Amino acid sequence: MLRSSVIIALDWDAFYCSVEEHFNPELKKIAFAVKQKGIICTCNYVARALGVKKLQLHMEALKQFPDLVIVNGEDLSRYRDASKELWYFTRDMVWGGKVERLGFDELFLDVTEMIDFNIALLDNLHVPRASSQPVSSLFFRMSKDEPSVGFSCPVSSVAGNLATGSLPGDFRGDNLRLVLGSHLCHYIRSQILDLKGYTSSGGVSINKTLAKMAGASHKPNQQTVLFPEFAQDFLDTYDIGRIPWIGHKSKSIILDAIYKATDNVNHTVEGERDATVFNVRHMANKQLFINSLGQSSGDKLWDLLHGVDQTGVQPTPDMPTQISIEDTFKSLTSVIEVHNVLRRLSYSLLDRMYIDLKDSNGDWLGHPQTARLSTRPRSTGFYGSRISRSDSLPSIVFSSSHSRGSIVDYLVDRCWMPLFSKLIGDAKIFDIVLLNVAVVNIEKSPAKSSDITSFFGKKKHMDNSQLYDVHREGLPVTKRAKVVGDYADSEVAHFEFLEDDDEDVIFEEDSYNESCVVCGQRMMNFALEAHMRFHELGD
Ligand code: DCP
Ligand code: MG
Ligand code: MG
Repeated sequence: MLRSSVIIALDWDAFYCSVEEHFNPELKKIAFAVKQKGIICTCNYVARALGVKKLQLHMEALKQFPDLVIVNGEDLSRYRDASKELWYFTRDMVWGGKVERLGFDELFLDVTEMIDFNIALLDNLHVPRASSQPVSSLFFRMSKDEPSVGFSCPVSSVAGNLATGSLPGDFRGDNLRLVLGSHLCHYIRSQILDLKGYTSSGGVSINKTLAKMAGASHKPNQQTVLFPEFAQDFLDTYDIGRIPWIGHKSKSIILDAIYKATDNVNHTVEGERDATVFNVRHMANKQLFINSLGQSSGDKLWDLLHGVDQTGVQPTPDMPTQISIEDTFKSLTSVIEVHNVLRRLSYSLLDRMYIDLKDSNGDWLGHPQTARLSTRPRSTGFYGSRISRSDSLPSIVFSSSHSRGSIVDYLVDRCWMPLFSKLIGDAKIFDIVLLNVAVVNIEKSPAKSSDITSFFGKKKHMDNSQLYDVHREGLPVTKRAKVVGDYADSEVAHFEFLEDDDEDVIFEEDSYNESCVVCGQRMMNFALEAHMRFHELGD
């Protein structure tokens, strides 16, 4: 019999605040918030109890709560480091390292194999005592090789909350597997708290979406199990916009389609339209979803409303294969607007590169080789094909001696804008709905010192041959000649594009490899906008 998966979703509580508290435990007792660019990006639970909200304007929050302490969170490095540390720590507990990272503060753990191994142990326990009382607990083994590593696990009770408040009819089969999953979740969360000092909210179910939603239903520092037989009841009460991966845009497309299809009345006021999963399921059908959202997104979102999510846990590699940042618009028609958007996206892209591609010493772990700009003409619609152009990535992005601002200026003027011109060709008039900037083709740095930034930093004090010897080996093969050449050509480092004739024009279907501008997490493109909303969901 094909068994369903056992998935645990973990979300760190008030994550940036927890990191700040880690460095300054005094903060634990007071109401405080972390601010970025004039916005409270998160606040601790002491502040939430007073009424402070995530994503409030900083000035407004201070007006309302004059005693609120504000911590500046512009520098992401501490959050990045804590996030990686917690990820690695958690991953070490999960067999096969089956852990997917979503943004900075969420993990999905596929613990199916661990559960099935321990269920087999439980079955063995039952054999000799078949006629007597069933066992009420087992020693849950966290290691196949070390029988003494694990914890005592009750098998006749659930750890934590029940998503709908009800227990399943029996504790057999898949239900038993989730019962064990709940104790494993509790154990993992306790280890993280005891050894790393971070609290989390956990969800346990048969797929990522159900586990994530279950976990979000009781916070902070709690966990919740959602048994499959209650999944539909649980989902039905939610607004479809609160299902992870269903965003504002998809939601209004779906509601427009439903309400047009039923009564021809053009309902424009959101409040007039019942957007609960229950209502949408009953008013729509799969075909309507596919007609309005396209085959792939329509299929997937319809399934999600029925608790079906086949995406599975995709273990996150230590280093991403590409990093991309994008934004969508109703309509973008002027070069100045494009320029401004590209500046903004470039700042986010650099942040993401620093986060994902540098280690805690600031050394580059990998060097992307290629810059790729993509767009989508309005004529093809929000879900249509996108067009891309690529070129060699200017080396200046690895520089530690240039300010972020000057790197961004360089990128926009010398890389993205020329690519944009090539993208639109001779068209003087354009109308686009998406801009995506990406660095791809990331080469892993050699194990030795790989800090290309030090190349720029030290150049004034060394002659070319010294540079060549010291740094050349640290550079990815394809960058060596160019970077050393750049240096040799100029007193002040200058950076030219390779004059490739082979820029590619790629017409591609939406890839499933987009990135969130807030946390940078890669995900299926249809999920991006909903993911953004998920970031925005308050308590
Ligand atoms: N974040 C951000 N901007 C957003 C949303 C989130 O900078 N628009 C950051 C701050 C958060 C972190 O990401 O600390 C994780 O986001 P969560 O939505 O999980 O929020 P918290 O972890 O802060 O709180 P919760 O306890 O509700 O999970
Ligand atoms: Mg969180
Ligand atoms: Mg989160």
